[in-house]
Amino acid sequence: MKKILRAGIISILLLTIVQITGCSGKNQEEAMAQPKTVKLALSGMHCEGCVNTIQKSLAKTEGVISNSVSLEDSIAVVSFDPAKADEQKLILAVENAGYKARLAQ
Ligand SMILES: [Cu+2]
Repeated sequence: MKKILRAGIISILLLTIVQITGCSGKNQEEAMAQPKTVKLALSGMHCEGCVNTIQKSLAKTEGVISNSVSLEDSIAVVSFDPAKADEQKLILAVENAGYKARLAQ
């Protein structure tokens, strides 16, 4: 009786391990997707407060991995997961923050 119970517990444990492994394998696959980096030309910024506002808006946009905004050059360099975001979404995030953006070369 005890043996059967133990066998049951072991099989549940094994099943859990298989599920966890399967799950992390999938995550690894997702992490391997190449992030895309774009440069946006910004307008309407006046100070570091503007920089922070745009950075925050970009950072909370789904798919954005990292971003840096330069007040001096009026540009934002944004890395994002192309499966979750696109250039238009990034421009919209800047516009929602109250500034203008377009793709820079
Ligand atoms: Cu400002």
